[in-house]
Amino acid sequence: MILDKDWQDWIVENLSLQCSATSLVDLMVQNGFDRQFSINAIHNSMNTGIETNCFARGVCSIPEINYLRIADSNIKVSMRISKPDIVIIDNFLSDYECDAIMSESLSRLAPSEVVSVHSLENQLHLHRSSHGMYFSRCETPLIESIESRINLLTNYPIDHGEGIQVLHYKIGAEYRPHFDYFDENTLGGQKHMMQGGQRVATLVMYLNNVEQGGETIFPELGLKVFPKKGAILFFSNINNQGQVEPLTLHGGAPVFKGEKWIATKWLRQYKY
Ligand code: PD2
Ligand code: ZN
Repeated sequence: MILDKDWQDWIVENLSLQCSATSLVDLMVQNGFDRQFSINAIHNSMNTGIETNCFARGVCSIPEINYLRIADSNIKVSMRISKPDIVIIDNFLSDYECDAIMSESLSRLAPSEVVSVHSLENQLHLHRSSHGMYFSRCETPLIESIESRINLLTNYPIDHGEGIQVLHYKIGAEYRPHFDYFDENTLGGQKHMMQGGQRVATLVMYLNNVEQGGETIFPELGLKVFPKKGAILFFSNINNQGQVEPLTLHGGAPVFKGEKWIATKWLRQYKY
């Protein structure tokens, strides 16, 4: 379905008048449009309406609305800040999906590695003591449905995403503060960027509740995100000017009690 020119102009005009995206979605639905179609149309206008096309500059965001209706469920935004662009959404995954990802990954877990600054080879590092594995893109029907949900949320094409990575932290395990974007000034960073360009955004999906510790921390912001089963943390590694954002420095705090399971998805600037 394609939105006709009058409706496209109506969206652009009302966004420029600072009308909320939610009210525009509601009005479109009252006029017979499908809710998800309306959300996508408004999202597209928000992105293309900005001076230079955000997408081409690697800017990836989530529409500024209170909730999104994706695959028959209401996904509610519970918190967001704008600089850097960080969004927390509850109930992105069901309990069943969280449990299935953990059990499907268990037999493939191996000590986690970090990106080398010298080459494409990753390496083990004292600063990262979790165990992890990667699903290839669309590897199972469950992974495929989560990737398509991420696409509806961010409007970023599925083929720009790295495979979903599952991480398991036992007591004491952590991931010290780091950046997810590649450092263009290192050989390793340049080599990684040759395929798919920069990591423009990170999504962390929390697969379980952690008894104590295991928060995702942003030391430059004084922000701690507590793991909550089914919730998702999104942050954009790129600012509005298309530059990497050092305020996204983040880490996984040590687990003190229980264990921590997450699944991460990195979105790339180009097809990956
Ligand atoms: O463990 C975490 O909470 C976390 C958060 C953000 C891990 C990563 N990023 C990562 O593995 O890069
Ligand atoms: Zn990270």
